[in-house]
Parts: sequence; C-alpha cells; structure tokens
Amino acid sequence: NNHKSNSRGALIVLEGLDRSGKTSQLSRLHSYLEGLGYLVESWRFPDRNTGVGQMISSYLANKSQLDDHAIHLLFSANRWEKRSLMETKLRSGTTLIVDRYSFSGVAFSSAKSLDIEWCKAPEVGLLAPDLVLYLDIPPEKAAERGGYGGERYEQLEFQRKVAHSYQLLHDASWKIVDASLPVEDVEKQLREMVLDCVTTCRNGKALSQLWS
Ligand code: Z5A
Repeated sequence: NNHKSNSRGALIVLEGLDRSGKTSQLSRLHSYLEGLGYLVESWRFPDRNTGVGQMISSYLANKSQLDDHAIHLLFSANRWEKRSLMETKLRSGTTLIVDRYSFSGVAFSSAKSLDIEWCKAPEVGLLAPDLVLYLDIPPEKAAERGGYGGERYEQLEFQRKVAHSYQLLHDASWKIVDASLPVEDVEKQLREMVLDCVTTCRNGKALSQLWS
C-alpha cells in the first residue's frame, strides 16, 4: 500500500518556454504516478476557469489590453485563489503536477522589463514547489515545433528574453532537463526525479513557502 497515513503529496511544477513539451510530459507523468498507485492531479496556470482566469485568457488572446503591472497581478491572484485548495490536496496525500507557476509569472513579466523583485513580491507566501522541472530548449528549436499559435508572447524574440529571465530564478529545487530530446527520453529522466521527490515528501519533508 502506497498511502501511508499522514503522508503528504508532492508539489511538482513544470516550467519552460512555450512548446517545450510541458503539457505532453505532464500527462505522461500523471499516468506513471497513477500506475504506481499514487493519488495525483494535474493542474495548470493560468487556470482559465475562474473569473480572474477569464480576464487573463482574454488578454492572452489579444481581446483586451491591460497595463503590464495589472496583468502581472492578475496572474498572481489566479494562483492565490487556488492556494488553499492546493494545500488541502497536498496535506490529504495528493501529489499535484502543475503546468507553470510563479516562475512563469516572474519570467514573463520581467522579460517585459518589469523589475524582478517587484515581480516576485506578490508570489511570496504561495506554496513552494518541492521540485521544479525546467524543460530546457533553445527558443529557435521550440519555435519549430508545429509553429506558434496566435497568442500574445508566442514570438521568438520575446521567448528569448523569457529564457534569459528564467535563468535568474533557478535554485536548489530546480532540475534542468534537456527538452530537445525525443519525448520518451525526456520522460525517462523526469520519472526518476519525480519518484524521488514523491518519496521524500511522503517521508515527512515539510511544506514551505515561496520566497519568504
Ligand atoms: N504566463 C504568464 O505570463 N504569467 C504567468 O504567471 C503564467 C503564464 C502562469 C499561457 O500559457 C501563457 O501565459 C504563456 C505564459 C504566460 N505564454 N507563452 N508563451 P499556457 O500554459 O496556456 O501555454 P504554453 O504553456 O505556453 O503552451 P503549450 O503550447 O501548452 O506548450 P507546452 O505545454 O510546453 O508544449 P506541448 O503542448 O507539450 O508540446 C508542444 C508541441 O511540441 C506539440 O506539438 C508536441 O507534440 C510537440 N512536442 C512535445 N515534446 C516534444 C519532443 N520532446 N520532441 C518533439 N516534439 C515535441
């Protein structure tokens, strides 16, 4: 039985440029963990289903304009509105695999030249991931994958700036994975890291807060 009472789930975040393969890997990891008998849910930010999420979605589709600071705070609010549910799930033993989190928030906004410390401030106090998997891919290579859609930010020059901003955010919880490899090879590397992390959390690693 994989479910020790009182053991918590892990908070695992996937980050990377547009088209780096986050969505593909997330669903593979989900099946993998589920197959091993773990409780697991897949989440993504922005969560476009909430009221705030709908404002974000309309902005990304270029259907509305917003000041850079204002949209930054909406992305952050979108995480805050899910924080308590996130904690409840983790404490009840469910592992969450999350497509994008605060690091996207900071990387994308600071790529527009907003001050990085200002960008981090509203994220302070959200739950800190136990593991951040950064799917590393050259922006040029990502752009070749099926082409970009029509959303705001899906342009090569901007993605280059985002890649640079991400580099300023790495810390001990990050693992950098070569995402230009074939899907199966990327998955193979991720599986081991994820399993390690889930085990550490089950064995009593404390939940902590981001950037405080
Ligand atoms: N944003 C922000 O500004 N602030 C914030 O706080 C947050 C987000 C949370 C919307 O994100 C935008 O919001 C995003 C950041 C910003 N803008 N950009 N760019 P989103 O989550 O809705 O969209 P996304 O994550 O950028 O897009 P995506 O298309 O879902 O990318 P992906 O999940 O990384 O990739 P994928 O769908 O798994 O794969 C893309 C294609 O590549 C697909 O055809 C796959 O079959 C193929 N693929 C995947 N892996 C491979 C490998 N290994 N080899 C070859 N081909 C592959």
